Amino acid sequence: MWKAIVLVLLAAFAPGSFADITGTVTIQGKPNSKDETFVAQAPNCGESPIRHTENWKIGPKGELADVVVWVVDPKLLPFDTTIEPAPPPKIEIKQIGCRYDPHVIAVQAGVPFTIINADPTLHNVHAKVYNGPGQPPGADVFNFGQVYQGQKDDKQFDDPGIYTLQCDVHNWMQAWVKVLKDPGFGVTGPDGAFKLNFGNNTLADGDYKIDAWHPRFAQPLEQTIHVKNNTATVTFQFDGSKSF
Ligand SMILES: [Cu+2]
Repeated sequence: MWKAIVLVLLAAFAPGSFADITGTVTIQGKPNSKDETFVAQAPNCGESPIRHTENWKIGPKGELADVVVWVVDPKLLPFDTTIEPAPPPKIEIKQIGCRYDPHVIAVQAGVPFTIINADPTLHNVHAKVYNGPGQPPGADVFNFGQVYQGQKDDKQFDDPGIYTLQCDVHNWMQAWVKVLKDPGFGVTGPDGAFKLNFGNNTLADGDYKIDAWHPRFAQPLEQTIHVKNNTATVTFQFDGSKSF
């Protein structure tokens, strides 16, 4: 009898019972821009002075990396306080070889993430509001130096939106930060796949809008998904001719 109750409890609290929204993102057709290769000499900045812009990471079947995917206004169910919560996902961005890795991250508003200097050189991390393609950048959010290799700083953005990180010492270094109001977001890897992270939250059954944003498209894609038992899968396809 007790054994049965314990098994039922274990089943209810198994990791699979947290929200699990997954999918893939592809691009159809050729994008309207290309990546550029350029030479930029700088001491302690990686092995090669040959560098590349990082606009596009497209796989052989159009798999698109660096796409942020999120659920709009997720209805999160109250968390059971008798369960010890898993530690929140640790989001990190590294300056390594005088580029940012990853090139695109997503974080929740008001939740700290970590910026690391992995290079034996000075970088400064200059965060600005992004106002959209062709628009002048908005206000500075923070601007600080990372002087030594291994320096780590926790930062946060208090307001949802899109931000850029730039290094003023190495002017080609740029990264994107998408800041979301709610948990339930992810970024595609080189295989175009994503898994949205809801932390320990579960999601009420129902229909939700889900958005996908890539830095080289002015507008996110949006569609509706039906979530049942905390799960849904979804695919997005960007139209390359709408990129810039
Ligand atoms: Cu730098």
